[in-house]
Amino acid sequence: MRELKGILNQFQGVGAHQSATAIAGGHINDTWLMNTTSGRFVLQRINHHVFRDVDGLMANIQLVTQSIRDRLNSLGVEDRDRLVLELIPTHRGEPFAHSTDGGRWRVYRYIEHSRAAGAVPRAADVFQAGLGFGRFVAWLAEVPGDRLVATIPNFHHGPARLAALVDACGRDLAGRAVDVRAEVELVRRREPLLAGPQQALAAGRLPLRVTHNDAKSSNVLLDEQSGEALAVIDLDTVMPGLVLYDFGDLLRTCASSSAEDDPNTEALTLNASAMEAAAEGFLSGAGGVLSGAERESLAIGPAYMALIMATRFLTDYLEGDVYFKTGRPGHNLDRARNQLALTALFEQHHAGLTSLLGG
Ligand code: GN1
Ligand code: MG
Repeated sequence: MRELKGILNQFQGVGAHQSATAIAGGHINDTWLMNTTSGRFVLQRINHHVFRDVDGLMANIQLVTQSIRDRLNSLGVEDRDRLVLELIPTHRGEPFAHSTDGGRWRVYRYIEHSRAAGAVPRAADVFQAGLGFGRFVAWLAEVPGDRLVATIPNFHHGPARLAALVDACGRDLAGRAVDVRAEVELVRRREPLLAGPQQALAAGRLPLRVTHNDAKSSNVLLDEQSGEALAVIDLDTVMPGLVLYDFGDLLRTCASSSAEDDPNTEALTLNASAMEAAAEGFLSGAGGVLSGAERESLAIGPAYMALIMATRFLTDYLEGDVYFKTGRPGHNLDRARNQLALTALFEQHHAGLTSLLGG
C-alpha cells in the first residue's frame, strides 16, 4: 500500500492518498482504484514483459485520447469527459512513472457513476457496448494507422499466430504437446479462416484502421443510471487493425453462454439476442464510416477472433503458461477448448450473422 501511495504521488493533481482497492480481472496488467482527497484515480502497473515498448504504447494512448477529444469537440458533444479516458501526467510531464523495482506505472482519472457490462450482459448493455466500440472506430477514422506504433506486432495476424503454435508444438518446452494433439489439429484444419483477413488486407479489399483490438464487452463503461455507453477503456492494444477484429471480439465475449475459461463446452450456446443487439449497436456507432466490403467482413469476425484466442491460449499452454495469468493447472487449456467450441458455433452461425448484418 505504501508503495502504491509513493507511486501515485509522482502524478499531477492526485491529492492526498486515502485508500487503494485492487481491481481484478485483467490477464496482463495490475490495476488499483485509488481514493484520494482529489477524487478517484485508476493506477496501473504496465506489464512491460508483454508491452516491451512502453514509450510507444503510451504515445499511442496519448494520440488516441487526444484525437477523440478533438473529434468530440468539433462535433460539439457535451459531457466529453465521460466519453474518453483522461491520462494524468507525472510532475515531470511524462505519461508514465517508474518505480525503483523497474515497474512502469500510469494513472487515469476514474469515471464516476459508471459500471462495466456484467459477465452475462443484458441485451441493452450489449447494444451500448457495441455502440461504444463502433463509435470508437468512427471517431478515429481520420487518424492514419501509421501514426500508431504496433506495440505487439502481428497481434491478430492469423498466419503468424498459427506459425507460433506450430513452433511451440515442435519445441514442446513444457512436455505437453502429447496432451493437445486434438486441439492443435482443430486449429490447423482452420488455416483458411486464419489466413482470410490478411489476404483481404493484402489484396486491398479491406482497409487498415485504428482499432481497439481488445473489444470485449466489459471494456466499454456504461452510465450507472441510464446504461448509456461512456468511454472505451483498456487502450493498450489500440493499433492499426481490421474492423472485423473489434466486432469479432465483442461477439466472442458477449454472445457466449459461458465464461472464457469454462471447460464444460457441451453446454456452450450462442445468445441470439446478444448477437443481434451487438450488431445493431456496433453498426449504429460505426456504420457510417464502413465500406461495403468491411461491413460484409464482420460476419467472419467472431469465429476468427475466437480461433485467434484458442490459438494463443494453446500456444501459451505449450510454452508452460508464460504469457497469460493463470489461476489453476490447465487453465490455458480450458480456455483454448472453450474458444475452439465457440469458434465452431460461430462458424455454424455464419449465415445468421450475415443476415443480421444486412447482407
Ligand atoms: C488479455 O488482460 P486482458 O484480459 O485485458 C489479452 C487479450 C485477450 C484477453 C482474453 C495484451 O486481455 O488479447 O483477448 O486477455 N491482452 C493482451 O481474455 O494480450
Ligand atoms: Mg486488455
